[in-house]
Amino acid sequence: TPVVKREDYAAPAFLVDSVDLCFDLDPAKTRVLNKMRLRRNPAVAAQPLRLDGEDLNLARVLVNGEGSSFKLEGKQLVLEKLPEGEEPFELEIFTTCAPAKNSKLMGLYVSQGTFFTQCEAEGFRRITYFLDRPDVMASYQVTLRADKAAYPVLLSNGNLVEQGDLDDGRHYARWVDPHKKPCYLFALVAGQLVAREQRIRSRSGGEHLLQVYVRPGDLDKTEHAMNSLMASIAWDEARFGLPLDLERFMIVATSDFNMGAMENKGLNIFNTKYVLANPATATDADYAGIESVVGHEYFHNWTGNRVTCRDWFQLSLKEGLTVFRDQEFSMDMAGSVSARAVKRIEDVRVLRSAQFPEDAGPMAHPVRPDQYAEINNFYTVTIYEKGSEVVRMQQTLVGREGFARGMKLYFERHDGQAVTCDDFAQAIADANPDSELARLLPQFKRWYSQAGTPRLHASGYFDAEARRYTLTLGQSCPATPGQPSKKAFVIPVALGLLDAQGREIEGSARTVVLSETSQTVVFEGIDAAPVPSILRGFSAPVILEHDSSDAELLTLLAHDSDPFNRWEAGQRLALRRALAAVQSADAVHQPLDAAYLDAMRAILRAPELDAAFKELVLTLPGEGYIAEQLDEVDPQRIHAVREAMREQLAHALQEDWIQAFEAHQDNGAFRPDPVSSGRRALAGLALNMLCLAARENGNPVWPGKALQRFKDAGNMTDRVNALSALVGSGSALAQPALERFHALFKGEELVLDKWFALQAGAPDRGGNILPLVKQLMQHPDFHLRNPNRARSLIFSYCNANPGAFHRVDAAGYRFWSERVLEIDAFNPQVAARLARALDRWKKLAEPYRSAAREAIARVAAKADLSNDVREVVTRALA
Ligand code: B3K
Ligand code: ZN
Repeated sequence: TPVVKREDYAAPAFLVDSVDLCFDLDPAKTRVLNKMRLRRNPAVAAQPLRLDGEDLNLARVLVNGEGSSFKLEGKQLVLEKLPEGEEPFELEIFTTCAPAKNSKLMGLYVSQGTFFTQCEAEGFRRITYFLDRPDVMASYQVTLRADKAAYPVLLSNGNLVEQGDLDDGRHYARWVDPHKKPCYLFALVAGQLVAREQRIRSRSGGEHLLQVYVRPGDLDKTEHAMNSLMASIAWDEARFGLPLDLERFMIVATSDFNMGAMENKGLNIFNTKYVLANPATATDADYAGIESVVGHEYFHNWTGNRVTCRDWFQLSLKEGLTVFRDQEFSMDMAGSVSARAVKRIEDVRVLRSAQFPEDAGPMAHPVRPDQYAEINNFYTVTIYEKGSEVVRMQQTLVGREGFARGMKLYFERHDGQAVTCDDFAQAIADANPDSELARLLPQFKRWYSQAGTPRLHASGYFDAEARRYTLTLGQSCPATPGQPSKKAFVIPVALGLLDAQGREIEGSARTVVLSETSQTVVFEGIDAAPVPSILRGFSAPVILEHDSSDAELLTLLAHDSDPFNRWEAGQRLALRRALAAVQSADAVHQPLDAAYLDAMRAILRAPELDAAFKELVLTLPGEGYIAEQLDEVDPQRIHAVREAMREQLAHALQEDWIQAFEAHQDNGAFRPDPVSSGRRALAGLALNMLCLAARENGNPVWPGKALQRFKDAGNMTDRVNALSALVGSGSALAQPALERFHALFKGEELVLDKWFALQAGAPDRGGNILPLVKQLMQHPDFHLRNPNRARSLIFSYCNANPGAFHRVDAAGYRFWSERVLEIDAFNPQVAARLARALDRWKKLAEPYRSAAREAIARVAAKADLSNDVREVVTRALA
């Protein structure tokens, strides 16, 4: 498969001033008339015009109103005889496409009778021939024509300027986007939809119409999305001075969507998962997800849309920055110091459990990649989450106000342009000329060019006589594909010292900027050996290697002023015990000791700590995270060890779990705020633990209580927590509860996704999960072609249930390869995501390793794989 390289970037030979699109919408055959005004780019030597197209039927090409000669070369339409000179000319292209047959969900497609589009990254070429690249920005006007009864609502980007009836029961609408945009931000929607509407006046006095479009019947689930949108608009103005630049801003929800949502200018299209919520159907996690994704897409309006990417290698320019913005937004919305820390811990957990493995595996790539075979494979946790950390470090290095100044300069310089990651970092640095970022900019930018997770080595030395503590910080970074050796990064390390009683030593807190391979930090006037708290708030995306004693970790867990490092100390204590048990030759037995259990009890009982924070501390590191710490991975052993740890926590703290469960019962109206959601989370964990403990001793009290709670729950969070307590503990009450759950939520697609996911993700007891997953694939509610449903069953099994997936008989891997091939035949993007489930196969112990390799090879052996899956499996086998 051909590879696209960053170094091959060349400016476009033609520029598009304006695009006038006219659609005659019909599921079987939609006709698209595309009238463009183009000019030659004076900065580029004359060459033929090459337009991208895919799965289109070309009917006619006119240049300045006259028939013109053209060639089709591969997927491109090539026009050689075009007017010379710099004068604009008109190009008219008439094509048809078949939206109802579009199973890839890229370009124009039909979902439940409604037309939707998805153009990023390269879907616009499936709608019409075009210069499908983000650095070609044009003005758009769009006319939509369709049957009025079947498609009463006709939407596109910008403002509605005209609408009316046509013959034969058809009607039309005409939209004009006042802003220039790259074609990946084009969108249209046509169908039977209803909208929640809200008029707002912004800080600067502008009036705007906000609309959230959903299917009839779903309006009662749109309040939270609308509130999140209003909060996002207010936040971007308050924090960054960035106003809404449109009269109308629309969000439309669809059930068939390859990812979370899409930031099309003025017409965001969302997966229903990130729009629809009411207390009966959505959990606290769903509410939080909606707030952050609505924020994310809205924030793209400036970071992505007003200033876009020069080429797709710069994807993190908009994605890393916009994730950073949505994380900051959620933190600001959370309010309290503790709730902010909880959000930070959750974000770091995602980074470490998903991005660190990516950075250590065959798909490792820099935040700004150098090459790709398929751009859709590069919408990764590295581009998004690590990219966000790279922006966060810039803020750390210039301060919060300095960062806001940098953003202002970025927009002054680049509004309306398609730019690079370099341009962004340069603006932040230039706005803060005296900062460490400005001083170290070229070196700092290695975060964009070098892949791999750096190790931060720390060791302390206390000189009692000199009353001096010396902390030595060092760094290294492992090789990644194509990058055998790495140069030193710029690593901001926030740290402080605690005394033996756990009190912060005055004046010790600081942010050290590590830019050498090794550096020392000296603290004078220290009376006794201190306990260092290093990498507070996770100030850089690195792996901290520091030989702290258990005693030091226990001190940090009990006393650190930095909540992140308090949590981290607890994780390290648990991880240490998990690794010891995994690596021991003995049978798995009670990996936890009294010191750890007492510390956990103290956290659980601490009156001053928030429930949400307690729930995070009391949750053990995941199996995937444990696996990453090992050179050779036996997933079954890890699973057994973690289960044994959970059971021990359940038993040893039983009285405390009872107390926690009872102290966190709320009966008022459901509110998804951080305090109440934290209380539900802790009560849910407690109930899980109590049912787990009951499994051993056969006491039916807690499973009975869980069933009761499942039945009476006033909201979906409590209901699903109770159900998962039953399922997770293998209770006999689980099956009837699952049946009842299904009956209660028959028509609720998003709830049925939970029902499938819960079963596919349940602990494996004697190899029962794979047969269950296969059986559930035959369920009348299972639809492989619906990405949410495929994810809920198949991804939950292959990607999120290692104990059930990694089977000694290799049946999990066989199932995986069959599904990858099956899905690839109709939706390569979704298939390529699934294909990544075995990324880390080289770390597996035998017999898993050989079996996994064989399964990947089986996929690779198929002749007509998509580019997407081909790239993933080729890299995996390399
Ligand atoms: N920009 C889109 C992602 C498009 C993915 C295309 N394969 C959503 C987002 O990041 O906001
Ligand atoms: Zn994004």
